[in-house]
Amino acid sequence: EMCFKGWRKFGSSYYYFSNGRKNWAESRQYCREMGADLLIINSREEQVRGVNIDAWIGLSDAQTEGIWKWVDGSPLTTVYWSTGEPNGAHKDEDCAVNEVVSLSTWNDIPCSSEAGWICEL
Ligand code: 2F8
Ligand code: CA
Repeated sequence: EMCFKGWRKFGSSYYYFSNGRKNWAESRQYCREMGADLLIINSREEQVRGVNIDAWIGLSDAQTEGIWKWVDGSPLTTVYWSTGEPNGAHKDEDCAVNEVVSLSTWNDIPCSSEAGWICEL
């Protein structure tokens, strides 16, 4: 089966796991230039999938503080926040990262932080 270089197919989507690190907006831009977007998690299967990098997902509350939305505008269904998150610990913790240290659960951190990222197409 044909597959774009660096992309992996699971179920009905293709996924790209970055090597480098970027901030949230640059990570999203990278995905969009490939015709994709940051990962939107709709199932348990999409949550874990061998993630071994701290990776941005397509989730933010930058538009309205406390209202977390996926990049396609859809609201959260299943959530995988780490215990105590999201906590807005620093000013502007408006973007969600899936963290390895917490065994692949989400934390809100500043969107200007650098992390790996996962695109979904
Ligand atoms: O204890 C959880 C807390 O840890 C850090 O703040 C001290 C994280 N900050 C960054 O990663 C920038 C918080 O987001 C996290 O909630
Ligand atoms: Ca946090």
